[in-house]
Amino acid sequence: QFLENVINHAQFRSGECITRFIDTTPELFQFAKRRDRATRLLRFIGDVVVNGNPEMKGRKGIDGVLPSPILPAAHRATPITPGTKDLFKQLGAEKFSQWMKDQKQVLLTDTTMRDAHQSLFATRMRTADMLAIAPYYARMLPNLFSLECWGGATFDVSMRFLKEDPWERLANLREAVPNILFQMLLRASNAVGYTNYADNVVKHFVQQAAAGGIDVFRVFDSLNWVENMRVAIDAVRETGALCEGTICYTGDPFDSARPKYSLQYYVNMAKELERAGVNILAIKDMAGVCKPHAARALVKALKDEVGLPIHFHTHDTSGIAAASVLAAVEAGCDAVDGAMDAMSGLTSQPNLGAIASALTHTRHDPKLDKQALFDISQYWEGVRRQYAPFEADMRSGTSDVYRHEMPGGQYTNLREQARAMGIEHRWTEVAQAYADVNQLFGDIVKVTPTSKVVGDMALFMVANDLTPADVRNPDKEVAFPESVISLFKGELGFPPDGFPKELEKKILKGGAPMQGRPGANLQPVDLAQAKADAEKAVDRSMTEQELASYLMYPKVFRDYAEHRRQYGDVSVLPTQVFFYGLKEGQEISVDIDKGKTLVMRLQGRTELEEEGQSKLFFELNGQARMVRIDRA
Ligand code: BTN
Ligand code: 3PY
Ligand code: ZN
Repeated sequence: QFLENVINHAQFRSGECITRFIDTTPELFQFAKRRDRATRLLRFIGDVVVNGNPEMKGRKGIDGVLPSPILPAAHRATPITPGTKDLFKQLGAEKFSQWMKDQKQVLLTDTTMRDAHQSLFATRMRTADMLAIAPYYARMLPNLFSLECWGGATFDVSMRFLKEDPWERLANLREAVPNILFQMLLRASNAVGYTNYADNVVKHFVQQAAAGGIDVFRVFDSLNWVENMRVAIDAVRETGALCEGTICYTGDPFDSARPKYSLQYYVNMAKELERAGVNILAIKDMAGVCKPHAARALVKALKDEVGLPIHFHTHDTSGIAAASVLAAVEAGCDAVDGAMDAMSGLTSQPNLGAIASALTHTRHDPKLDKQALFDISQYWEGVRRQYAPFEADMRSGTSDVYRHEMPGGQYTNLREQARAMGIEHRWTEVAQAYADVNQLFGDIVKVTPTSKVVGDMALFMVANDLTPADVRNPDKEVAFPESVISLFKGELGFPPDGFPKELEKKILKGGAPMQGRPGANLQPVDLAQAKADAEKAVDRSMTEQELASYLMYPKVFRDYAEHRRQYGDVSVLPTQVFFYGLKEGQEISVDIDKGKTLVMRLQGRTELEEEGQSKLFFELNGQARMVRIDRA
């Protein structure tokens, strides 16, 4: 086709010099470029067929080909009606916050595209699975409060494991859903990473996220240190987006043995956040340990003492989280989180459809279309099946969570880490060690990244058969994990009452922890210079968004960029193909761009023994294509 294009071109026929001709007629290469994209995708698929997706190594696979998830019958051409996003645009942050408080009905956030899959299958949900259903959300559920669809661990995992650009995910979702607020989880000065970043890096990230389509930033600090949240809060407020100042919930205010996390503790923090200028107050019960009577008392106390609308978030790890949600609603909570039925329960959020139904015919009725909830959930059920290899083998709620207090979003990830270390069969010991480490560290808030440190230490103790007494014993040499040393140095900040002195002495070997907020001790990053360095490293120009990725995760970003260069945009592939490749005789059609579809079919393969290669025969849009793959 390329040659045909060339030969038939008027300029070519006129006999002009070919080199110049090629330079001045880039349109001829549109075909070549597309073909190049197809070739790279075929290479990727071929590599997965021959060598497997490295991500699936050691995982129990899925037999056969699963049916495609069923999309709702409702027509995509139905008009999109205005939703919370439109209202927010009209009102701005302050008035919108007032509007939230004025609502009798409870407002509902769907976490399916962020926390639910982070908590159920190690954050592995791919963009393609979100994009397919997104237009239906816009049309069928315009009165949802928000979609939590970005941030937290999704940023890292999308690049690291899924080989996708998180910014493209955001942009594509935004295009499909113009009317519902988009919400992200931001770890304050840790942004979407596991360590404190320089203030200007945090600010740059927030600006990019807001410009990219995030409306609601749920900002939390992993030690509940408001001082360490100000940079992020101010950055969000400067963009005009909604800032949800977050209290991380832990312990039990009615447990007199743990007086630290009392109602007063939370009220004090809420007041600090209010003074810091947030628009909404979030209660983030990341582990799912907020019992119904505690939820009721907490919401009531906060309602009495602060003027902000309240947004309650919990996890169903114990199995009774919906009771806590209903108690919070009864106590006047303005917004609550849930996940679509098929993506709810266990370490995920409680069931949004069930919450909506339970509140029907009450004054808090969220007035969501039940059929729409059902249809959308049915789609998610099909999606979830594809990620079975990433799910923890958990059949029921576990009240053990009140003991270990492990965040739902960490649970499957920590099990992953245990698996990678070959100690998954000792999971109950890991859970106990997790609780022990919390006590060793002085009963701290455990949420990313502090939860990661507690998890690292728990794995370390189990792998090395260390008891809490061993860890405490000043005479027993312990090679503490890097992350533990960093925590005690104060690189993630400090709990209000500091870390236990004895252990601090042992871990820091007598050295002094740093003073003040970590960000205050970090030099601002020269963003232009960082961009130049990064562009040199990946040998192409980069967007400001990509710079933000690079600043958070330099190595992960470089690896991702290299993958992208080699294989192109693999996010367009169906999930099963991404993880398992194609079966012989299987055909798929892939939209690589608007109106550009590739039909790919794997015909067969032969092995070239002496060369260590496999030859794969594909059909691409009806044409035969052969790809050679090195066997790993
Ligand atoms: C958490 O750790 O609290 C939340 C989940 C974080 C997931 C990423 S995936 C790789 C790495 N391993 C972890 O345990 N956390 C991160
Ligand atoms: C995250 O930071 O990713 C979390 O989900 C914390 O709960
Ligand atoms: Zn959560």
